[in-house]
Amino acid sequence: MAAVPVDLLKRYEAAGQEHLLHFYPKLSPTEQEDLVAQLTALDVERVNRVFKTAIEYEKAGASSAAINPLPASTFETIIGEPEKEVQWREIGLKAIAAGKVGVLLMAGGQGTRLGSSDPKGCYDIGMPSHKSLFQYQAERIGRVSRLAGGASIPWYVMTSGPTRKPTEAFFKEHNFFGLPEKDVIFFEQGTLPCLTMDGKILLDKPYSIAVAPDGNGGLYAALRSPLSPSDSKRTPLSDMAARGIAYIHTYGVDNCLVRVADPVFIGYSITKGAACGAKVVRKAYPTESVGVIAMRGDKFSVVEYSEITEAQANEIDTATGELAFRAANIVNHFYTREFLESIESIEDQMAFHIARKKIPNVEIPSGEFVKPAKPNGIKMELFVFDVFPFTQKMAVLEVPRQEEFSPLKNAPGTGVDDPQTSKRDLLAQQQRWLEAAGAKVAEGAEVEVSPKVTYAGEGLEGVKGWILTKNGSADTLEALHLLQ
Ligand code: UD2
Repeated sequence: MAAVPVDLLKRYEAAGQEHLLHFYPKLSPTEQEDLVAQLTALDVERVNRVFKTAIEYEKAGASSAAINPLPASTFETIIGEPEKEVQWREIGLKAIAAGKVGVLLMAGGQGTRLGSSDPKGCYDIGMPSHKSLFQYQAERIGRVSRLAGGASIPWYVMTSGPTRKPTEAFFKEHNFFGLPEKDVIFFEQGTLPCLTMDGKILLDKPYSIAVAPDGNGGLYAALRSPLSPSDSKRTPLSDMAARGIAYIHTYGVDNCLVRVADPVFIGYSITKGAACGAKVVRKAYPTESVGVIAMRGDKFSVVEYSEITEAQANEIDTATGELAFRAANIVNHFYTREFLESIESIEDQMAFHIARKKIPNVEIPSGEFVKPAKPNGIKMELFVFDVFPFTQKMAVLEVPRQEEFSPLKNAPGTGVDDPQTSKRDLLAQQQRWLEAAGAKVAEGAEVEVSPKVTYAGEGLEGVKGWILTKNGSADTLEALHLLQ
């Protein structure tokens, strides 16, 4: 039996995590190698630092420090502002045409609430075409690229460990949905060990530690991680620089209405000279599961739904009678590459969020694998919007919920943010677009117009006078004509 490498043992004793080697003498040689490899690769001192900062931040109650609604001067709306929308769209299309725009999809979430074992982007919400969320997003990238004269728009897809393989397989199986394979770049976010409430790392096997994705804020470290083991210099960030990308649209996978590489949002953010931007919709009700963008002192920040107090969520703006905190975050962000490159220098200042969870683990010293009935440990994650307080150049743009936000969070039949509400909202949008272009959609007809035909309702001039009566989806106007 090999002994524990002395320097490793010393390191873990100094870090107060030597319990992880408790079973070592009883492990097989292969298991011993696996455990030593994992513990050697782990930056255990960083884990202790991240835990300490997170606990201190939580204890200080800093996350519930006084917050104020966004002052009107800090954001704009496109609701009822068609001229601004046209102006911003032009500026955005020019940036895309100049090859300056990239797209970054956060697809590392595991969609536990949805109840599907596949990555969320694979989900078929039941539209006539039965397209997946990934396919809608790919086709929207293709369409907006054509609107911008055929410019290439690289698509950086962040996965987590569990979603990486199935996501890449799905894209390959669908031939990258017609996009050039060279413009789809997969990369993986990091993980963090799961801990006991007092910071001891948990084992999920006698020879391996329990880990969990480090949150969608893991994006920032992942942007600097090598894209392949053979070339440590090539990272997502260096790839963006090599392609001349200056602006990045970042979004969450689960919103069937998402306007990927939205030229209006990009144009608005460029006009504002923003380093960082966020799209918001009007919060629907106090307990809606969305973060709200607010001011902490003079800093922009997002108060997540899991951290806002009941009083804050219910506070009313006496001037308007609406919720005081109504700028609902929709995981839809803009960054300059320059800002993304600056984040490494502030990373240690960002406090990870603590989620207390039921974490199955191998108990020491019994060696028994336990599945706790109540939260027994913590997972630490960084949220993508944790960078907002570190810039004053923040652009916030309000958009209409019915046009741009219908998240898929819950299992079928839940009634809120589920496959049925996604399908309902996407079909309703297509009907609005068709009727605005002069067509009629017969009562109950499910008519789907592919992003290959229209990105945001444009390009439908030919449908005037059509009465669409058949269920179906159309990738061309000719095919749409047949649905009469
Ligand atoms: C997110 C927002 C919340 C609100 C809501 C709207 C964050 C932290 N919170 O809450 O403010 O906008 O969505 O629907 O953004 N993801 C990863 N890696 C991870 C975890 C998540 O890539 O480790 C991705 C996930 O695939 C999804 C996005 O981040 O695309 C948001 O994740 P979520 O749906 O779990 O976040 P949720 O609904 O708690």
